[in-house]
Amino acid sequence: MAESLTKIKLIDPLILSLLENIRGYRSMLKDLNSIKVDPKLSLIISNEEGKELYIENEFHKARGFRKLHIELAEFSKNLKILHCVFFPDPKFDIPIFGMDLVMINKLVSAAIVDLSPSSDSQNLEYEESLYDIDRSIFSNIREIPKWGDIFSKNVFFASLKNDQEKEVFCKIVDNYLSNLVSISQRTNPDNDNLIIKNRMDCQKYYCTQQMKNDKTSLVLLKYFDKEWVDDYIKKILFDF
Ligand code: BLA
Repeated sequence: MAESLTKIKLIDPLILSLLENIRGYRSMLKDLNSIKVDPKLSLIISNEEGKELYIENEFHKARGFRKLHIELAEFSKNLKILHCVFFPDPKFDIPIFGMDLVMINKLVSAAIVDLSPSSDSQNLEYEESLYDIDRSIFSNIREIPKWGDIFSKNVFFASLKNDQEKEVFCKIVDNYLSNLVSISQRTNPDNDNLIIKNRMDCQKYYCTQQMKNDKTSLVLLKYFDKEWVDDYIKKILFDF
């Protein structure tokens, strides 16, 4: 799997560096195992002219996480996406790590990262250290859309205009991941069914809201029929 990802000839250096960093943190998680999925959904390639498509998915689980998903995609050679969601195991008090990078040609129109709440009673001790990196250099901070009430107050969302902004975005992602890994290392599973049920509901709500982002489906609908897209969004991107 790792090999085929790097076969993308035009993998952008920013995407590659984020990808390698995310994989590095993933490898620090305890009991890391890959999850088997239908190969038709893990690697999707089309060479049809004008509709070239490359989607590669990696799925793992680990102690504290039910699903660690990384998706690398390239549409019509000009739209590149790095999508990543680490869904916690609802037995654990661990936030949801979510990241989306949308690049059109060389422009990063959307760069989003968050540690989103995964219950109504999350331990938020980590929050302060998420601001260790100065955000004042960004010239184009974007407004979170209405469906984005799932994100925390620490969500970072911007367009990236130059190399410095790209570099600092990578540092922010690194900081969020390093916090996530330490939270997961110090967290033990809970047995309280009410708390676990609340965490399950919270993840369901996260997925329901993400599905309201019509920008995801609109891209996919250019390449696949509606049934396929609905299935992909429900089973691969935002299953519960
Ligand atoms: C926006 N997502 C977008 C955009 C596109 C995609 C084309 C518009 C870019 C822009 O507004 O500048 C497309 N993203 C995709 C596709 C996939 C993908 C096709 O991941 C996968 C196949 N989206 C997520 C996750 C988050 C997320 C995990 O999948 C956040 C953790 C956020 N994407 C997100 C947000 C926007 C966005 C907040 C902006 C939406 C808006 O402003 O309306």
